[in-house]
Amino acid sequence: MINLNTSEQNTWCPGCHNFVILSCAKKAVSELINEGHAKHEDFVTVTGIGCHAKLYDYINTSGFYGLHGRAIPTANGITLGNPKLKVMTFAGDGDVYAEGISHFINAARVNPNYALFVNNNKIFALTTGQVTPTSEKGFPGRSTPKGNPFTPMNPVSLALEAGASFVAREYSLDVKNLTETMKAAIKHKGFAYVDIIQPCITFHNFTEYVKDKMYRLNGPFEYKKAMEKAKEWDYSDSADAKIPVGIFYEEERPTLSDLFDNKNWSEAYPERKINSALWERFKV
Ligand SMILES: Cc1ncc(C[n+]2csc(CCOP(=O)(O)OP(=O)(O)O)c2C)c(N)n1
Ligand SMILES: [Mg+2]
Repeated sequence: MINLNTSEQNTWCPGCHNFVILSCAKKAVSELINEGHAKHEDFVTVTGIGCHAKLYDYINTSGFYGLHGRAIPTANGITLGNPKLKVMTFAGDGDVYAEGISHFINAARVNPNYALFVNNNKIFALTTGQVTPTSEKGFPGRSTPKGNPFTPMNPVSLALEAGASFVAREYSLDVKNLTETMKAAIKHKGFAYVDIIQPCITFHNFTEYVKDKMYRLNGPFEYKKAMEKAKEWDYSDSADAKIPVGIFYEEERPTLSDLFDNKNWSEAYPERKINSALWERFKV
């Protein structure tokens, strides 16, 4: 049995849904190893900066604790360097939908081979509660005490529009389905995006709202239907909302690495073999 625990002290708030996301990620990795899909050393955890990003400290895989907003380009580089790795990228809604939004759109378009999990608590949590692009209109965040003046964006329909080849939404406390969808995303060949709705129990607790409005899809669907389903919830807090969860869409097409044919990179850049221990480790 692979030990995926680390000895780092956990600093998440007691009761934080990130604990559940972490344990689902460990379960997904451990099951994929046991099923012979990948080896322990194949897994790489990439994170941005935020509460979600501490996950890097708490899971025993190779990894890269990135910069806020830059988890996606970091993962792009890793998967281009060695397409055989199983890269799990964990980012926040602030990370990806605010500062890193251009990376999100272009990753969906060019299809790098990794899973992107967005721990979407609809808040900048680590910086104590400012609104993000998925916060509800009227929400009184730290930066908008009179209420958020903006309507939220819908990242799931945006991902579909931008060309993501695997698009899903899950809920942080649904252990069984979150684990299964994580496994499917990691197995998917291409850019697998999962928006994990993760209420923040300290700064933005909409747990009861999600539980009340959520229903499970029997997807994946063909593109047009997937888009219809994606638009069913506009990320608002409306009383008559329905929140579909599960896999919206999945297709297979060439990945970024396929298009770059980077099997030849070690020949193209021989000096890196000499100069970099890291290159030895990650070379194809
Ligand atoms: C380049 C850069 N911009 C901004 C920050 C400040 N910052 C650190 S964490 C954070 C909020 C993170 O929010 P989110 O990505 O939603 O993650 P969460 O804490 O909610 O998990 C911000 C704005 C930073 N560290 N670096
Ligand atoms: Mg957040």
